[in-house]
Amino acid sequence: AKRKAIIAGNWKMNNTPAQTTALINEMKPLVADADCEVVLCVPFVDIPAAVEAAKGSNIKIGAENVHFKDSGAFTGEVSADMLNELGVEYVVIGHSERRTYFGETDQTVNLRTLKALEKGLKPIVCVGETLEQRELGYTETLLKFQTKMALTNVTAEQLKNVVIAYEPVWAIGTGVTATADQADEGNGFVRAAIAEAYGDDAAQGVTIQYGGSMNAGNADELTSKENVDGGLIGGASLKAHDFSVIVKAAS
Ligand code: 3PY
Repeated sequence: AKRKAIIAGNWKMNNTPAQTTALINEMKPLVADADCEVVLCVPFVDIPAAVEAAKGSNIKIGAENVHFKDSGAFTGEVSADMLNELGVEYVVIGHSERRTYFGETDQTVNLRTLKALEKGLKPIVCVGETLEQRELGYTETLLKFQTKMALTNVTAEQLKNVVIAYEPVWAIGTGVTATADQADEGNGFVRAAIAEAYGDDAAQGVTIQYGGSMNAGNADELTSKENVDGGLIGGASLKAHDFSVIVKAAS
């Protein structure tokens, strides 16, 4: 592949700090010879344990969200400075679960992305169509729109630190995976949208992951596709062996 693949676990609301330490200690030796970037995005309270456990290994730690203001009266939110101080490098933004259950919109996704970039965090921005949108034939339109909205006011220089994850909503947490061709096509629409906004050279450099029930059994085929530069991994990132198989598939 032309681009460096990134395999990022998205733990969602799983694992306590003690479980975090145990799981990362189990994973470390299994992914040590990876030839791709290895990231674990974990719940906020697990971050100190994760950073400590990952020390000296090739595992990078990410968060699952970040607020778009520096500080202030935003009960329950976490700022980029807080994450930076803990040693976080990546942050998932706009996962469909946040869009569906927590009122995340294309606008707040954009604001969070801009703040992450301003503060030196690498955003993993999630986009994806629902089953209804796909069946109506809007997949390309929707993916291009979401991608451009998320990247509004992101500079060409900042774009180098952006990762996009194409996650068809119908494949998230459902056990249904997009076929490798559907994943490649969706990622291709995202890349085309970036090319329309930043030019083809810039678009060719952007890491675009596939996400949505990627697992140890399908990662090889998915990551072999031209436009699929690794994955954002839900359930399979909670198991050390499965996660390591996915990392090897992308290496
Ligand atoms: C999944 O694997 O289902 C995900 O949502 C990854 O983010």
